[in-house]
Amino acid sequence: MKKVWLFLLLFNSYALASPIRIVVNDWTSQQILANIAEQIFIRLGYEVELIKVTVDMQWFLLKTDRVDLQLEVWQGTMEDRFTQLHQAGVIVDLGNYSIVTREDWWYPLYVRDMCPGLPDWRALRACDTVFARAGSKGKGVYVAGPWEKPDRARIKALGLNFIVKQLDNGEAIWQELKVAINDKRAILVFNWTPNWVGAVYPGEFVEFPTYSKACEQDNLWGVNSKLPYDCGNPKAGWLKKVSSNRFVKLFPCLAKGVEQFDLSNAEVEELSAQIDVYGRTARRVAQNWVKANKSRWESLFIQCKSTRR
Ligand code: TMO
Repeated sequence: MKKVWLFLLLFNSYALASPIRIVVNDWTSQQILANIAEQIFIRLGYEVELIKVTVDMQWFLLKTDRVDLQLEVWQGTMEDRFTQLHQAGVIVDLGNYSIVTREDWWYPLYVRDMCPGLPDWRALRACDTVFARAGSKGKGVYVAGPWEKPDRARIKALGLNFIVKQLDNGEAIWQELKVAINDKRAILVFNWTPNWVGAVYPGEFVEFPTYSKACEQDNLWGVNSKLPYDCGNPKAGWLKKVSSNRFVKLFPCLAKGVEQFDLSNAEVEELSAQIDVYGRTARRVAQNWVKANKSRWESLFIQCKSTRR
């Protein structure tokens, strides 16, 4: 009997301790950072599994210790869920990068001439038909990803005659963008910085009323006194690293290293471009980064070398 318990105990703690599960989402910089963490942990002797999952699904997996690390939590699209779970104590905040982020409606620069008054959002009230397409019944079309805050609520609150065309991932958005730019057609897409897009296609964000927490919670706030969400996303948002409670408990040294791990806006843009412009794989980009920046990550993680192998 005793032997069985000992076996279960050992088996259990082994199963708990290994492997480290890293979230992989559906846009490129996140995929690269997940792969960089994987490459670093492998070199330190840990077992790692990359788990492909949507942002919507990741929260449940993080809070139940089924996945361990999410290296790109963006304020503009994920602050609500992050704050809720963090305050409940079921996920861990591993700190911000020094990166400044923005996520919002965006258009290639030539579109400004097609809709006078841009980047001010009020211009969109007059040019819904400029962004209309076959099948949109004269309404303007906004091309979104799967991550946004309630865009339909914003459209309603701001009195815009637009519909949302929602796509599954970043790649699908860039495909639409490329086709529109080739034809010099008006297009509005969800975009963000840091990203590779701005460096390849000049463009700008729509300037919505300035974000505030109250805008989302208080109907009275803002230009529409009956509805919330009558504002844009933060213009200088944070980007943070988040983990499960399990990760910090079992790998405190790695957690400290991740906490101190930092990149700049320029680095993230350059990394994303390697996939979206030059067609490399996330794994290859990550392997190159880890090789080229050895002293940088070693100084954060070297004392974490696993003794298991
Ligand atoms: C979360 N994202 C950067 C795609 O907006």
